[in-house]
This record gives sequence, structure tokens and C-alpha cells, in this order.
Amino acid sequence: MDAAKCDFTNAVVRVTNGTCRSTYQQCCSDPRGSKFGLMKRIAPLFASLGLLAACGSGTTAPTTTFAPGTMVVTAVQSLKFDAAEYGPVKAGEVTIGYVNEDSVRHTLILAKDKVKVPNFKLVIAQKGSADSAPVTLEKGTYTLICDVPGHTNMKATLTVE
Ligand SMILES: [Cu+2]
Repeated sequence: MDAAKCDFTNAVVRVTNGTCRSTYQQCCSDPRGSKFGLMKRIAPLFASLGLLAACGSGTTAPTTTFAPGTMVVTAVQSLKFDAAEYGPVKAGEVTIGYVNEDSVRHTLILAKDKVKVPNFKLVIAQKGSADSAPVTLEKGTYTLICDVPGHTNMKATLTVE
């Protein structure tokens, strides 16, 4: 076993660009090497890659069950959101879930400085419906809006830090 191949820094870089997994395995199987030390350093890398892959799927969440970390908004009776203020959430990709506890159709769009956030709209058609989608947000204050005619009362703020 070539000692140089078991250099931590080297192994991490090679695994990162995905071209040298066999070298990584050789390092790990070196009985004299720091097998567990290396695994500890590599594990968080794989964990974060796994998270990214999970975020890429565009599947609709099952009714009222959202992925961990989802910011959930509920439409309640009398044409209202369940809160006047939401957040704060961290800037970046935020998954927003929307649940209908009311008996009519509602939507959810976002606006910042009176400009609508493009390509984002949640729709919950009836009682028990749920919808969710990821959206990329920057720091600031957003307005949550239901754009169904007559629902102008449905406004809330979302703080993004
Ligand atoms: Cu509404």
C-alpha cells in the first residue's frame, strides 16, 4: 500500500469529483491506515450529496405530510391564513407547504417589493388538499398572497434572513 494514496486531503478531493472511488476504498482497507478517521471525514460529504439529490425531485408531498424543514402555511375558515407572519426562514431554497382546512379553493403566491416571485404558485382545491414546492428566496420581507378573486384579505408576511 502506497502511503501517499492514503493522504486525507487527496482522498477527499478525489471522492468529491467522483473519479477515484477505488483509491478511496484502498485507503479505507489499509489495515495500518486511519480507517475510521477517514470515514468520519468522508461521511458528512456523502450526507450533503444525499440531501442535494433529495431536493431535486419535484414530487408532490402526500396530503398534510411534508418533508422535514418545510415551512407550512394553512388556509383556514373565513378566507384567512393561519398566521399573519411566517418565518424567519433562511435565504436560499425554501420548501413551502400549503394545507387547506377551509372549504373553498385557495392559492399561494409570493411577492417582494410588490413584484411577484416567478414560477411559484401553490393551489389547494378543496378541504384536505395539500400542495408544496421549493422556491429560492433572498433576504428580505415577502408577502404571501392568495390570488383567488375576493380573497384579498389573505395576506401575510414571510421574513427571510
Ligand atoms: Cu384564498
